[in-house]
Amino acid sequence: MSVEPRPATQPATPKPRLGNGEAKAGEPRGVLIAFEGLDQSGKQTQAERVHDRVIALGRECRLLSFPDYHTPIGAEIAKALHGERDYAADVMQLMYVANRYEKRGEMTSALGAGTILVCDRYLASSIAYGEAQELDAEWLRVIQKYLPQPDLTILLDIAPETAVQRKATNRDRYERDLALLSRVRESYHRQAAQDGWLRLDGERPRDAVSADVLSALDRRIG
Ligand code: ATM
Repeated sequence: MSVEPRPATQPATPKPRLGNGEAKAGEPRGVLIAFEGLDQSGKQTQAERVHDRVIALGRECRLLSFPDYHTPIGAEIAKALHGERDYAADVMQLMYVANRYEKRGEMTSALGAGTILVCDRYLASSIAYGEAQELDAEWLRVIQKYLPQPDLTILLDIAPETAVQRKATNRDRYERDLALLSRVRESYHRQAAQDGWLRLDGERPRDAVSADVLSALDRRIG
């Protein structure tokens, strides 16, 4: 079989589209809000409450959850989390990131149409869990730079012990490892010191947490 010689100049790499929603000038762009934290920190509950509030305000809103297990890459991630596959930590994070790129077009269009997107886990999960497994945070940031960037990331901060106590059964392989969860939490603390983050004490009752979440939402979209 003959192999075609490589062209002297590589075809131009398609220019990456902007990471954020591509609203036309003068049109409102949607807002991307991400919830982060250890498992059992209340991300899903708080994301649903934000969704309900946004709908009550008469705006379009969509809830997203990552990993999204309904895509081909998501199905592979599920197998790995349940011990049917054994991937190295970097391969796992590349799959989590690819899983978000699978949704990029959809997310960008929704933001461009003014929709508010609420994510249960997003970019920062790869940094937190990746850093906890000695991956380079900067690398994890760079490979995600063409994804829509969040306007607000809310860390629901709980202790690893709380995460383990709140979920006694059915834990995946990360959720059993207290030392790893402590490193994940430390990474979240470092990330939450940056602009665009809100760190909340997730050990409190869920209604107290919601009060803070919803007032941050009102400041952002009110
Ligand atoms: P959920 O439990 O939120 O479905 O996530 C599964 C695991 O995937 C979770 N482990 N625990 N606890 C966190 C991990 N994860 C990453 O390591 N990187 C990511 O980008 C995402 C979205 C999740």
